[in-house]
Amino acid sequence: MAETKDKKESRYSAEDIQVLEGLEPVRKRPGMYIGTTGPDGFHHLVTEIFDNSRDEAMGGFANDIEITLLPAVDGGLERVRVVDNGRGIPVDMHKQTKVSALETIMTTLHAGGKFGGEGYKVSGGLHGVGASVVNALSSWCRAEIYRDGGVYAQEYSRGKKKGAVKKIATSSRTGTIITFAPDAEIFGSQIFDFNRLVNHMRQQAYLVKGLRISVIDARDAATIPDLNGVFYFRDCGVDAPSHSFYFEGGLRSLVKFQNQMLKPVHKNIFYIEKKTNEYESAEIALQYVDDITSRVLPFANNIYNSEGGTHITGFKTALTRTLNNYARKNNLIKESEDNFTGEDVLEGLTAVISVKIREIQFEGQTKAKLGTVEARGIVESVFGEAFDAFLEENPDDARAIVGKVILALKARKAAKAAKDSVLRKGALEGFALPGKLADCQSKDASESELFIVEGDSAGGTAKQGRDRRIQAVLPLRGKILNVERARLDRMLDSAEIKALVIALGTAIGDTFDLAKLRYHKIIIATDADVDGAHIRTLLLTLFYRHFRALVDNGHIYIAQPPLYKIKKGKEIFYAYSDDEKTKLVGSTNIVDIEEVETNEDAATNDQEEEVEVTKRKNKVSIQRYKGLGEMNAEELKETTMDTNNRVLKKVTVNDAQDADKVFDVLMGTDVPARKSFIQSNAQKATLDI
Ligand code: 0RA
Repeated sequence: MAETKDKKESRYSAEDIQVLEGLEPVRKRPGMYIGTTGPDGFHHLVTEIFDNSRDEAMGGFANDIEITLLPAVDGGLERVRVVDNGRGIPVDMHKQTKVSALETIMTTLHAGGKFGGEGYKVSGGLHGVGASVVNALSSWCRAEIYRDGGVYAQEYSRGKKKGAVKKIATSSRTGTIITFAPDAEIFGSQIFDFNRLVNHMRQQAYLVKGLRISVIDARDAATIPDLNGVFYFRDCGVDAPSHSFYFEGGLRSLVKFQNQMLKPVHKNIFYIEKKTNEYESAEIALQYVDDITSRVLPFANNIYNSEGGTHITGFKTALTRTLNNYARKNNLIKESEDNFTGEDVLEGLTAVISVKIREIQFEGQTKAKLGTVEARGIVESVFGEAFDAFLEENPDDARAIVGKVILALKARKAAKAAKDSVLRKGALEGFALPGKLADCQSKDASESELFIVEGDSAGGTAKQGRDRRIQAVLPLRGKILNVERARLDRMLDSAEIKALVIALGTAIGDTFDLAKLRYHKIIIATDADVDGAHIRTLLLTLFYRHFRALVDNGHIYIAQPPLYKIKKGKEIFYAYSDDEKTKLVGSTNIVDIEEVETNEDAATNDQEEEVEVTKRKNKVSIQRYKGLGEMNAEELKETTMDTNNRVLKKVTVNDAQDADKVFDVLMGTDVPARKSFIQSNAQKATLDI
């Protein structure tokens, strides 16, 4: 424990414990405490127990946490064991309550939730409910405490103690071990996703520098020895898959990791960590790379905030101001020129922002956006001051960063000029709709649909197969774009994209107006091949970057045309996947044959199925559709366009974001990264959506 602070004297007392009630309410309404009893809640049990140990580490009292998944026993679910080398939860009997802190922590719901009373813990916020909730939802649980020269243990069942705290051995170690088996009565027959836990723990290790976190999957171990009296599982001699994370550099290491596939534009990673008072601190790391998107990861009290919030606002304000000041002071931008905007300074930025605050508040439905107002000021001042100093002290980095931002500014201006020209062109033509567009008759956007199809041939078929009252068709040429870099101005150079923008009716950029959208469903209908996937990625990226409101409001869809047409005698079936085809054909043995006549020779191992096929003696033919153009209008209508039969996939922000990432790598300038990405994601990149 050389790295951790001297152990503080115990100031723990009964006043620190605000005992409220037993655990019945938790079992009655688990969702109120852990959000859901589905996979999220199930995995949350682990993070809840882990968080207590991590808080002990953040207080400077522990530096090693080990999480082990253990096989199920006694008809229960898989067990989880979490060890830390902290001070150990106090086990001594309290004079007045006659109950140990351990028992209180494990068996009662406590308001405020945080023990120790010294503010060393950051409140988890989202659930932050404590060990007792996990205990209440576990069919079995055991706490083992190493403290004051002894080893103490207590066991529980569904939140109730099975006996008193017992001293079972002596030891000079200190620490806490909590092992629990989630209750199948609450969680059904779920199992843990090891990868999910590994990823979470990796992230946590970046956030708490100097803390070692190990994750072990011992669920498949042949035999597990008696663990009572064993401290770290890794010392008990069982061989099991494991990961161990330790990052000396904390957020700096995370920025480095994020940028490993990208090309940094400057050498030194900026880093600051500062406590602003007893309870509040900010830690920030950043580095610019040669890229146009930004990767800014915000955390509050070690919880990832996917929708940003007040800390991000403070960060952006300080970043923009500091870079403008620096550039002006050093005459890197002329007096007459515009300031960098927030958009300019974010291009190519990789940053991690982690704040610790006393009260964490979230905004919005998904609880993914930080609302605590103090966070804004903390980040703005800590970061602004430190980044200013960094630029002064590292002139090479500063010049490279400003150079990069100037490029972004120029690109923004060029893009605006291009946008304006598109709009002017539209205006000159009286916003004439593009010639290739076969518009629908309805002028009511809420019922109108735009099918974006690949190629003139599919375009022709779709025009015949559509419901012309509400369905419009816009064919795009095979390779709509062949740009090196994903710049808006280049995209808009393409006549195809211009046509699309005019057809949408919303305009683009500053003049974008969602209310002017001409179709509430925009349906991408590309072929089931690599080119089709490529075009889909391009379109999704375009929508994600420049028509984000269309994605956010659920206006973008992907058509799901069938892959096969199967004829059994007079009956026609469409299969939308290989699995479905196999099921429809009724035999797994005729998978890759285009035209098949079933007979007794169509060998199958399945007795029953063989009889079926033979009895019917039907002719079965399978046709594989490679492109929409191969279907006739009737088929396309029936399977892909008809509002009664078709299946559409609504594009989520996540889908579009994934496409955006794929696009970046596919279109980026970093050839080695692109190559390795394509090699390792060849399947995924084209077929994910
Ligand atoms: C209350 C008071 C003290 C430590 C802890 C709780 C504690 C809780 C957990 C949960 C997991 N690991 C933990 N380690 C410690 C302070 C006791 C003292 O002052 O010695």
